[in-house]
Amino acid sequence: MISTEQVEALADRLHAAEANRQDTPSLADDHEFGIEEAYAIQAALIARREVRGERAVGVKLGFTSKAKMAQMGVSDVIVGRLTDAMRIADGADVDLSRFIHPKIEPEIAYRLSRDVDVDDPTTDIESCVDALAPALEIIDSRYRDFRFTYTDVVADNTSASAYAVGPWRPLEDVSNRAVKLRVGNTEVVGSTAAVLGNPVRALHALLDMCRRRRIPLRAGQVVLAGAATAAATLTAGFAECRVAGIGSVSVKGR
Ligand code: 0L1
Repeated sequence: MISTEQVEALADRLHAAEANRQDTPSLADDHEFGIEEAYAIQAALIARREVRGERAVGVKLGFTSKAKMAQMGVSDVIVGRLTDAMRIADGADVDLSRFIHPKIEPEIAYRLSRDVDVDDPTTDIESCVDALAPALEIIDSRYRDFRFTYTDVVADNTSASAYAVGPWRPLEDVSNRAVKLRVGNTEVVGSTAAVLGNPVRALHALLDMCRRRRIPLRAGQVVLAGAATAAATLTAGFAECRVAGIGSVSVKGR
């Protein structure tokens, strides 16, 4: 257990790590805290971003693949928040000096067409989205040498750092589409099925998480459903996510 003061102090530590591009040791090295407190640290971290003038524009899911859940020894997805400062336009340059040790993941994004009543047990989350798109997420763990526990990564806003979304298109079944992540000369191939068997399941998992963690979901927000392949190190040059039948999105690392 940690106190409210410690929650704030740990949020300060992660906020400073992100702002100064300076990694920090695992919080779990010297603090014992559970998942509730980890989400409290995450909320305090987001509050610091809002004080900086950032605005909530969406949410992201993590640990949506069996491989990642097994690696972390968990059976639950995790949720993090996206702010407007994390948004990169499709095809735009991304300054690598703003990160510590960035990695990039190919994803499916959904767009919320209306506010979601997370308290209503009858809420039909699928009826609250109106479009999907290929997406890239840049994750940048604030922890030294990527050494973190399950609660560490939740506290660190699930490593959320930046994202780009390709052209929106009408909803369709994307349960088993080939996905190609290209970063420079490296190519990683996967499938949307890696995301909980079908990315649409991420929406249901998200609703459950947002209910439990008191995270609001608003019209216009973006939902990043989770990685379709393992993350690749983001290097200078072209990075692209291409999803069969859906299209592509890219960024240029500089
Ligand atoms: O986005 C994700 O896959 C969840 C957290 C990733 C943790 C990390 O490898 O930095």
